[in-house]
This record gives sequence, C-alpha cells and structure tokens, in this order.
Amino acid sequence: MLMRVSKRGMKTIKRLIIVVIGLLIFGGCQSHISKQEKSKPAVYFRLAEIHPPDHPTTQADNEFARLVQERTNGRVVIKVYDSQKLGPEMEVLDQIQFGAIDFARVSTGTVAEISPQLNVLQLPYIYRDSYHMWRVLNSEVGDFFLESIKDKKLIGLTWYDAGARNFYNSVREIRNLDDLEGLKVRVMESQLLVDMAKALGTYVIPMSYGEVYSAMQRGVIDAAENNYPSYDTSLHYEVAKYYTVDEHVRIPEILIASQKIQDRIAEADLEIIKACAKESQAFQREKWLIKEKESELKLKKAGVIITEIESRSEFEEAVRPLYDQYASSYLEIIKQIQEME
Ligand code: GTR
Repeated sequence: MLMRVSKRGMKTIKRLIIVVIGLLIFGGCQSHISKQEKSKPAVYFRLAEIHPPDHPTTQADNEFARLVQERTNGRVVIKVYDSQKLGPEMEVLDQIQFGAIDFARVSTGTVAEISPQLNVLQLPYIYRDSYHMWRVLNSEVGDFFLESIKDKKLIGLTWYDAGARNFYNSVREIRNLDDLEGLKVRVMESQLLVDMAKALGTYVIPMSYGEVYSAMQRGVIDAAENNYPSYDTSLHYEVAKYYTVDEHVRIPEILIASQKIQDRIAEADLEIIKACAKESQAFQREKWLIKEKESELKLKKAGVIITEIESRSEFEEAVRPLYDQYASSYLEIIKQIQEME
C-alpha cells in the first residue's frame, strides 16, 4: 500500500517537478525578456519650439511626441522644449544641422534661408486662401519641398498651419500703402520678408521673435507682422494695438528632424516617427482654427483695433517683383500651384 502510494507519489512528484521546472524556465525567460526590454535604454530626443504651451503649434508638438512614445512602445521619447528654451529659430536650425538638437518646429521662412527653394511656399499672395494652401502643401508639390531639404542634413516631417500674417503697429491704423509708408517694421530673419516689407514702402529691421516685444516698447520698431495666435500669445498686442488684415503672406510651419537621429534609432522607428508627424497635422490644424477665432475675439475685447485694407490688389502689385527675384527658377511649380483648385 505504502509502496503503491509511493509509486503514485513519485509519479506525482515527477510531474510536479517537470511542471515547476517548466514554469521556472518559461517564467525565467519571460522575466529575462522583459528585463532586457526594460533595461534597453529608451532614446531621448529634444524638440525645439519658440511658442508657449498654450499656442496650437506647441500643443501639436506635444501630441506628436505623445504619438511617437506610444507607437514605439516607449523606445523613443521626445521632450518638447517650448518658449524658446533652446534658443531662437535661426540658432536652433544651425544646431539641428549639427545634430545638437534633434527636432524642431520652425517657420518655413527660417528654413528658406538655407534652402532657398522654400521661398516659393512663402511668396506673398501665392495662395488664394487657407484651403488653397492646404491643397498645395498636402500634394506632391508639398512633398517635393519637404524632401528638398535633405541636402541640408534635415528631414522634413510635415507642415503645420500658421494662418495668414498681417501687419500690426503702435502708431496708427493702416488702410493702404500710404499709411504703411516709412514705418519701422520688424520681420523675421528672412531675406524674402525683408525685401517684401521694403517693397511695401517700410523701413525694415529683421530680428528674432523674442526681441520684438521690448523693441516695440522702446520704439526701436513701430510695427511687426504675424498671425492672430502669435500676436496674442506673444503679448505683442499690449505694445502695438493696430492690427491690419492684409494677409500679405501665408508661411507654413514645418516640423523637421536632424538627419543625425538616424544613427540612434532603428529604421522602423524612423518610419513610425514620420507617420506620427503626418498624423499630428490634423490635430494641429484643428487646434489652429479654434485658436485663431479665440485670439481674434480676445484681442478685440482687449482693445485691439482691427482694420481691413482698402485694396488687396494695391498690396499684390507692390510685391509682384519678388516673384522674379525669388522664384524665376520655379516658374513651372508656381504655375502648378496657381492652377490648383
Ligand atoms: C510665428 C511662427 C514662428 C516665427 C514667428 C516670427 O508665427 O510660428 O515660427 O516665424 O512667427 O515672426 O518670428
């Protein structure tokens, strides 16, 4: 009896041992794999943004970063440094080329300083309206320009909205070019914008975005130009209350990466990053439209005087020479843009 029990007992013990060993091996492997996964260090990247957290573009940067972390299961982590913490756009662009900064959301106007073909996308009055601009940006024309910055060690990821730029100033209401004449106007450090503001009869002072508020306050400049959300979140309206809706340019934002990021991640993760960037565009555009309206209302309440220009064609004619100056090698593309419905 004792023997039989022992035999059965032995069998049971053997089975148990097998199960336990199996569990140990299986469980051990599992924890070994997950330990390995866990101990594999995530790659951390920095994204530079000049706008504050409540700007729609910064919100989209954060959404992009969130998507990347989620879709790579935490293998790639992007931290957004907003409010110019990593410096003004021109310097950021420099550092991106060297790989000292990994990602940035900048103006196409900034990148056009090193990749002049991008000037085509910021020619004054090249787009009839926002709809037309988006038709262009999300077509093969937009893709061509995104790709075209490769030779500058940059990866063009996607376009974001930046609405239309309008002049604002601390001196008077602007209804026509006579009113604009002679004002000291700040523009971005973009040669095309310098020449455009000159063509409109102003005295031009290029400087970085972060310097505008105090320059306006000290009277170094009388005017600047930007879209509603930026005019609002930068608080420039506090020192320049006349805003003129002339829509002289629509300069898309561009999300870029340094080509150096490729040395630190797998090709598959780069593809995920590209897809997340494209996906974040819809989020940005939605936030943009809401903020544009919100800012307009807020600015009116804050006492900003919003003026419409008398004649858009007067402005258009004054800036026409820029097409020859900046885009004579791109006539085919310009025609293609203009013909897009
Ligand atoms: C903003 C744009 C920035 C920068 C800025 C400026 O609208 O988002 O990238 O270009 O204007 O005027 O410097």
